[in-house]
Amino acid sequence: MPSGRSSFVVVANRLPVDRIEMPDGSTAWRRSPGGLVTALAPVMQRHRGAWIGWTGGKDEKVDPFDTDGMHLVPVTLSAEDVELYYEGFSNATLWPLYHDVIVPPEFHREWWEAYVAVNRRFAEAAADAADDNAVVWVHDYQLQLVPAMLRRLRPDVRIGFFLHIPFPPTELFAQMPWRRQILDGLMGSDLVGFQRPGAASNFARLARNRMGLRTRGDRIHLPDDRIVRAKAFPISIDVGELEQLARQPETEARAQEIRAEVGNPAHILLGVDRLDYTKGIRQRMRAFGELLDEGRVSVDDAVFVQVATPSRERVEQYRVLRDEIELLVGRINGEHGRIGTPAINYLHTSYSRTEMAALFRAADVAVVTPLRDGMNLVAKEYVACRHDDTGALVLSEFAGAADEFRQAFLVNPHDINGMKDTIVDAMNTDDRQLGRRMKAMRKHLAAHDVNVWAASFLQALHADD
Ligand code: ADQ
Repeated sequence: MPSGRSSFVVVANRLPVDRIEMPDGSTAWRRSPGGLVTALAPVMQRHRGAWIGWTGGKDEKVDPFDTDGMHLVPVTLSAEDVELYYEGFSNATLWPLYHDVIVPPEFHREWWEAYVAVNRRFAEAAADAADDNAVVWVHDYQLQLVPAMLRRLRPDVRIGFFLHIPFPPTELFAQMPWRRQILDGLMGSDLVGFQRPGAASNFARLARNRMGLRTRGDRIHLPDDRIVRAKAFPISIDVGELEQLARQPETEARAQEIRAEVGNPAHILLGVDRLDYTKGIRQRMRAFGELLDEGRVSVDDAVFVQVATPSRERVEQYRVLRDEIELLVGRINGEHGRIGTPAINYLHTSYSRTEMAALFRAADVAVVTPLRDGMNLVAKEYVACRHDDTGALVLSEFAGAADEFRQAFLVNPHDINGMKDTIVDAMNTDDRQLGRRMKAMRKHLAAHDVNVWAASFLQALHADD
C-alpha cells in the first residue's frame, strides 16, 4: 500500500487555482473564484487536505505545491488527452447525454479509451495522496470511473462522489455504449451525491434494472455486502461573502452607474450564463424579441443585459451556438434598438465578482431559463445580492434551483408564449408582492449556503447509515 499523506483528498477535473503570469515572466497561482473551493478550504486546512486536479494547460508537468493551506497535486494532460478525454468524451458525449440530449451526444471509442486512461491517472494520484483510512471526495462527470479504480487500489479509504450536473433518466442513460462501466465506476463510492432527488432515483433505478441490485430507500446493496448510498445534496454558494460584496457602497455606486449607462429604463432584465446550449439563452432572447415585436415591452422602458461567458470554444456545438445567438441578438437590435439604446446589451466576456454583484444589484428581473441545469448558481447569486428584498427571479423549472425557490416566477423555457407572459408578469408585479417572494427565497438561501452543503455531504459520508 502506498504511504499515505492526507486524511482528506479532493479529486476534481481542475485544480482550485488559476495561473497568473508575473511581470518577470514567472508563474504564480491564485485561488479561483467560486463556492466549491471556498467551502472546502477550511476542511482542507483542518485535515492537511490534498487536491488532485488538472492545471488547465497541455503537456505541462508541474510539481505538487502548497497554497492557502492546501496541498495541490497537478495531473498532467497531453494535448491529445485534452482533445479526447476533455473536449471529446466529457463535453461532447457526457455533457449532452446528461442534459437530455439537447444536442446529440457523440460516441467515439477513442474518446472513451482516453477517458478510461485519464480517470486511471487521477485514481492513481488520489491513491498516492491518501493517508490510511482517508476520506476522498471525487467530483463530477469527468471522473465517474475514479471511485471504483480507487477502491481497487485503496480498499481502506472512504469514497464520496458528487455529480454537479443532472443524472439522466434511464432511457437516455441507456444510449451510452459504456453504460455498465460507468455504473460500475460510480458504485465504487460509499456515497453518491446528486443535485436533485430525481437524479438519485434515476441512478437507483439503473442499479435495479441494469445491474440487478436490490435498493431500499437511498441504499443500494452490492453483492459483496457493501452498501452505496445515493442521495440529493443541493449545492449552494457562499451567501455571506456575496451579500457583503453587494452591500458595499462602491458596488451600489457601480450598480447605479450601470443603470445610467443603459439609459435608466424602468426595467433592466439580466441574463448571466456560460455560453452553453443548456442555458436556454436563445429561447430567452426569442421571447424578449417577440415581446418587442408585439409592443408588449418597448426599449424605452425595458433593456435586456445578457452576459455570456466564453465557454468550450474548441467544441463545434459551442461555436455554432455562439453564431446563432449573435445573429439573433443582432437582428433584434437592428429591428428595435435606437442609437445609443440597443434592446439587448450583449456581452461575450467574463467579469469580476464585484462587477457581477453590481449587475445583480442593477437588475430588476433576473431571467434564468436553462433547458436543463444541475443547480444553477446564478439564480442563487441574484437572490443573495437582493438584500433589500427587491427584484424578481424568473426561473426555469428545469434548473435544480427550482426545487428550492418555489416563490420564483417559474417557467418552462420550451414554451415561448408562457415565458413571455411570465416575464411581463414579473415586470409588472407590485413591490409588496415581490418583496414577499424575495424574502422567502432569501430565508431559504441563508439557511442553505455552501458550507451547509459541504458539511452535510461529509457528515453523510462519515455516517454508516
Ligand atoms: P455551470 O454550468 O458553470 O456549473 P452555474 O451554476 O450557473 O453553471 O455557475 C456558473 C458560475 O459562473 C456562477 O458562479 C456565475 O456567477 C459565474 N459566471 C457566469 N458568467 C459569468 C461571467 N460572465 N463573468 C463572471 N462569472 C460568471 C455547473 C452545473 C450547474 C451547477 C454548478 C455547481 O452546470 O448546474 O450549479 O456546476 O454545482
